[in-house]
Order: sequence, then C-alpha cells, then structure tokens
Amino acid sequence: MNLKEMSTGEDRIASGHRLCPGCGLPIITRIVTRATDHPIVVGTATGCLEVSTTIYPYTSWKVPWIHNAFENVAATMSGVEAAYKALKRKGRLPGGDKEVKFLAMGGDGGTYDIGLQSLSGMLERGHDIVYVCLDNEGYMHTGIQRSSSTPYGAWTNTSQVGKVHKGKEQFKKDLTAVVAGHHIPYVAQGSPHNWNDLFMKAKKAFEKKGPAFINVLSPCVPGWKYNSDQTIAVAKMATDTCFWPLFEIEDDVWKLNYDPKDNKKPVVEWLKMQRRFAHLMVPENRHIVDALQQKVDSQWAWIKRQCGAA
Ligand SMILES: Cc1ncc(C[n+]2csc(CCOP(=O)(O)OP(=O)(O)O)c2C)c(N)n1
Ligand code: SF4
Repeated sequence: MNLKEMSTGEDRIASGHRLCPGCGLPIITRIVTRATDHPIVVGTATGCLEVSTTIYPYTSWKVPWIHNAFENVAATMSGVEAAYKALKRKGRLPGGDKEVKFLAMGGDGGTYDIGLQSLSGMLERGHDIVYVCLDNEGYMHTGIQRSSSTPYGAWTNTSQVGKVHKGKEQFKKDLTAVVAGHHIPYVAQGSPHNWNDLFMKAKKAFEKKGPAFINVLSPCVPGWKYNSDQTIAVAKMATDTCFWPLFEIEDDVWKLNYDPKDNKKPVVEWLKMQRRFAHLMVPENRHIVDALQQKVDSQWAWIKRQCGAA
C-alpha cells in the first residue's frame, strides 16, 4: 500500500472519537486495522483507546468490537477465537467459510502489568490472534500513574519529583523480550512515525498462523508533556536515540529494521522534548540521564547481537 492509498482508503475506526488531539493511539489503530482485508473482530482492554472510542451511545468502531476488562483482553479474545474455530469445524459459522482475523489491543498497564498473565496464556496456547500493545508508558486514562513500562527518571503522579524522589526509580520492563521468550511465530516493535514499517508488521502478523505480538510506542500528549503537534517527532526521536529500537522476530529469527548508525542521537535529545523529564535537565540530576543512557546503550547492543548486526 502506498501513502495515497493509506490516506484515502476506508478506515475501520471513525473520526469523531474523544481521544486527545495529537494522541498516538488512533494513528496506530488506523494503520494496524487497515493491514488486513479480512473481516476482523477487535477486543480492547480498558484504557484510553477503549473508553474514548465507545462513549455511550456512540461507537467509533466500524468492525465488531468487544468491550473488555482491564486485565483479560487476551483471555476474552482466546475464547472468541476458540469459538470461531469450533463453529467453523462444525460448519455452523454464519457467513460460511470466510476467514476472520482477531485483534486484541491493550495499553501498557493492561499488557506489561495487569494483563501479562492472560497474554502469556494466549501466547502459550497458540491462539491465532494478533495482540498489539499500545505502549504510552503509563496508566494514562486514570490520570497518569506509573507502570512497569514508564522509563527510568520519568515524572508521573505516582513517581513524583521532589527533594527526595526524582521520578521513577526503576527501569522500563523489556516486555518485547518477555514475549520473545514464548517463541511465537511473530514478535515486533513498531512506532507510529514509520507508518510503512508498522503496516508491514501488522500485515505479517495477520498473515502468520498462530499468535503474533507487536509492541508499539504511543506518545501521549498530557502524560509525556509535549505540544500536540510533536507526536510524530517524539516517536521518531525515540528510534533515533535507540530508546525504542525497531526490530522484528519471525519464527525466532531476529531482524533489525532501523539502525541510525552514525546518526544515533544521545537519549537526552528525546528527554528534552518531553516535560515529564524536565527535572533531569539540571546538572545535579545528570547522573540519572547518564544511567538511562547506559541502559539504552546496553539494550541496543543486546538487540543488535540478537539480530546478528553487532
Ligand atoms: C482491575 C482494575 N483495576 C483498575 C482499573 C482502573 N483502570 C482502568 S483503565 C486503567 C489504566 C489503563 O492504563 P493502560 O493500560 O496503560 O492504558 P492507557 O489508558 O494508558 O491507554 C486503570 C487503572 C480497572 N478498570 N480494573
Ligand atoms: S491521555 Fe494520552 S493516551 Fe490518553 S487519549 Fe490523551 S494523549 Fe491519548
């Protein structure tokens, strides 16, 4: 698909939802849901995307969509996919033999934290479902609380900045590596700034038989504290600093999709675009930035080794 087709074709989620202007979530959702021509059934865990697209009595979804609790979208969609397979086997599927695809979506709170167990079960049982984590690095819908995905040093309402504490004191969990440990057919990291890369990844994920997982970084205007016209720039800088590497793992073979090489930027370039890190921009907190840089560099080196690109 080229950019013109992408921008003029029919979306599976309508405009007019209540997500913030500049939010990364609808950009990602539009791209992912357009990546298959098959009918799809979508389930979303409670979070910004779910709540803001389905304010009663309206819905933005143009496809069958299932409301779900915060913690178990993977379990719900596992049941839906299993029922579909059973009905198909018995020849009782309304609409005949049409191939239907299943998509589960959850925030980082619903995926890295509270829904991790149900996600792991879905992956281990081998359901034919695409799971997309919308990683905005915090519990945004409930007022910007920290999650295990929030970066080291970031301000949130539960990782405060004051005399004693200087933002989050733990590093971000590497969920993509946790999922890779399930050895499923397809795992990837994506970003909304690179629509083509994300589209190709979602297409592959839908085409694979069995579970697929894509972790997509989703900038959040009030949670990350930047101006709403900077979403794409902030997402791009996350990949240029290698804070958020773009890679994919197809049948256990790792492949790097983007290497900034000599143009790799220091992580401070990404931090200074977001006021959730403003307290780190003073000399006495320089050690926090240095610790984060060290972590980014070691993770980047590890991913490059996995991809045979070291
Ligand atoms: C068991 C349970 N605990 C807490 C909540 C309240 N709650 C709803 S959404 C949410 C945060 C969602 O965060 P995330 O999954 O990261 O999605 P985001 O809103 O950031 O997109 C919380 C705490 C809930 N619905 N259920
Ligand atoms: S709070 Fe953040 S994630 Fe939620 S709708 Fe607004 S920009 Fe999007």
